[in-house]
Amino acid sequence: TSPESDGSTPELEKAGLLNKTKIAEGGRKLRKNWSPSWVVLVGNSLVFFKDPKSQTPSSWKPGNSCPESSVDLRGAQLQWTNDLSSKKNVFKLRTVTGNEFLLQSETDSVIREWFNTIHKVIDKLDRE
Ligand code: I3S
Repeated sequence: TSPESDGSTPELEKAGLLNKTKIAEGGRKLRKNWSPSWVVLVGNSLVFFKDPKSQTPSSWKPGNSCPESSVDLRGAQLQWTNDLSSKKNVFKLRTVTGNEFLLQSETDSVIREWFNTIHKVIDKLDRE
């Protein structure tokens, strides 16, 4: 059985600090506002926490802290982008509801791992 099918806590896939900005909400463009975010990939969701300084890998657990927002990865699209920011190592995540986020890290290996891990989750959901 998968971790979720038995009703237990979904598996924590990945957590870490990334720079994040939301650039569209429901298809409507937003003004960019980059800020560091503690990002947690758990089950089918990407969950964002504010105040990364106070976060630890265990603090995403229910009751321990309050997420700022979360994103359902089912049907989402992921793509590297050079045009949407002057920063390096930026990819765009677009949800089915038309919310768009840019995620960035100064460290090549870090952003590459995030891209690959999120991509695997999206692909897995596409095949279900
Ligand atoms: O796409 P833009 O407008 O060049 O994005 C920059 C702005 O969001 C800027 O804030 P102001 O709207 O206050 O000028 C940010 O400070 C920059 O970081 C944004 O550009 P980058 O290239 O860093 O995504």
